[in-house]
Amino acid sequence: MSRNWWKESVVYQIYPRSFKDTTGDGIGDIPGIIEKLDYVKSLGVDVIWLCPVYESPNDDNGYDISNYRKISEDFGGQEAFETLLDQIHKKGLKLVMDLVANHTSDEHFWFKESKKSKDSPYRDYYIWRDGKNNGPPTNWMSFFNGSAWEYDKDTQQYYLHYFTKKQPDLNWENPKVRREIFDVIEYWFKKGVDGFRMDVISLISKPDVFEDSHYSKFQDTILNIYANGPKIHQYLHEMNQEVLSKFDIMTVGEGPGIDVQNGLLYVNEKRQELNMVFHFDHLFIDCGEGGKYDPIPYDLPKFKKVFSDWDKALKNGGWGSIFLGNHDFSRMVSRFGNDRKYHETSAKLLVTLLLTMRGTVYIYQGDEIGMTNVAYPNIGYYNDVETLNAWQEADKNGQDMNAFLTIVHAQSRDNARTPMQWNDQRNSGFTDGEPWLSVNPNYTSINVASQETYEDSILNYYRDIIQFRKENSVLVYGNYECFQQEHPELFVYRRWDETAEFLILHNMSDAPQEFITELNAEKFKLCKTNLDAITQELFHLHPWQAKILVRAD
Ligand code: ISL
Repeated sequence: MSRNWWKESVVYQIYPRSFKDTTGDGIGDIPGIIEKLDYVKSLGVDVIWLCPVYESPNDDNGYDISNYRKISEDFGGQEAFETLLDQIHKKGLKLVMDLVANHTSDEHFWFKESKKSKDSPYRDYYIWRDGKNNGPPTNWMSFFNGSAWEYDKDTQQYYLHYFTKKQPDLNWENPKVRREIFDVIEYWFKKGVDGFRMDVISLISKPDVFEDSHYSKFQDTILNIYANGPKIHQYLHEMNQEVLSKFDIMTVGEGPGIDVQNGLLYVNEKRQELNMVFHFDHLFIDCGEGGKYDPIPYDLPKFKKVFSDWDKALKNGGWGSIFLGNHDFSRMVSRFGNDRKYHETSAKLLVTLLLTMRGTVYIYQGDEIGMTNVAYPNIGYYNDVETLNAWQEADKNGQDMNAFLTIVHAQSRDNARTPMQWNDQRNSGFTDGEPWLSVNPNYTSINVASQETYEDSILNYYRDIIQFRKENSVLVYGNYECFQQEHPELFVYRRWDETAEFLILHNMSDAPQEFITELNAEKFKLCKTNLDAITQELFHLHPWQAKILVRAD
């Protein structure tokens, strides 16, 4: 397996709107990130992935870009960005930006021109079609509810938008569009940016023929119609040859519909497309028939199977991404841990899991202090377009809205977007003004400042375990094997190469557990645990205890 800096890196994801505000306008900004760079560095991470900071009308918080080469004034503008990049490099860190190239904002110059007339030179930059039977060309739905087509009465055609109607999809069939995007990528690489996370890259190649979807579940429409289109690999290979391969950078493609069957096609080193992908198999694990806002209980054996299947799928020639949350999902400790009774222990367990898996590890801002989901008292507090549209839809369908609020509490993307909790002062030290999204009231007890003051805080555990991974390359590159995959409470696996072997045990339950095995405990020695509980037998675990054992015979 080839060795690369990006395989060994730990990535820290920053959602800039919620990180640190320096101007008092309630919106996080680039000077705020600069102010906190020493903090980020102190975690021991190597790379910062910055969610979109480009000019945008913010219909989807920056994922609707109106100028790919301009940094939004909300975030401090171009100059602030140049300083940030410079400071990041001076500190020995790297910067990965977000590339949103499936769609632009409807306020992007290309779309404004495209909309002007059917024979605009930019018409083919987007996907325009005539309607059918006085309605849209197909029955396709957008990710955020409602039709994926919007009618333009001036030119009497519909344009396609998989996300909001302010996010028209680009037409990648058009070589000029591809050239434009490759130029944008090159522009940032020439500035010194170290890579891109590519938003919904799995959706850029549209079907050859546009036909109605007959799938009852939206997820199936995504899988069979929207994702992994016929030319996806042609486009990515072209992107690789035209621009990516010319720089020492990293790429991670995000996308619905990327699964164990097709994952390696995106990341096989021989195919020269991307370095890594983000799949969502473990994050959509609790979606019921109706999708994310129709949740079902989460199942540990299925969760473990996702990790095993992906490791197997990528081990010959590919490379994985390891993460348990981002700006689109609920907080990992609330979802996969116990954010009440075992808040601290389970937060530490989850990062032990992340940092002992094979693949590049991504940590989402705030997880390092165990930030949790928020339960706002009513929908008026929410901002996220996905949440608000789901709410409207549920209301329209006559659902019990009190019950739906409980679902929103568990599932809303705003759970991950509440302001970073720096201290126990007003607005958690995030802003002197009014925050764009209310802070989670638990900031008085969960915050960076307090966790800096005691040695065994979640924060210090993160630092420690990141360091531990750095010292043990077997945790990065070594083989992976899961034990007792069907066990409903324990997640146990080994990582090994010719130099070392680790056995890693996680008790993901509120009850003590015993790992019953033919393995001989005497052959192992304890290296790390998230609990300083009285020394127990090595294979005995307290609730939410994690242990890293090394083979010592
Ligand atoms: O957020 C999701 C589930 O709640 C996903 O379905 C998500 O919409 C999908 O993974 C794509 O996400 C990315 O593109 C979106 C943007 O809203 C997300 O923030 C971004 O991560 C459109 O650009």
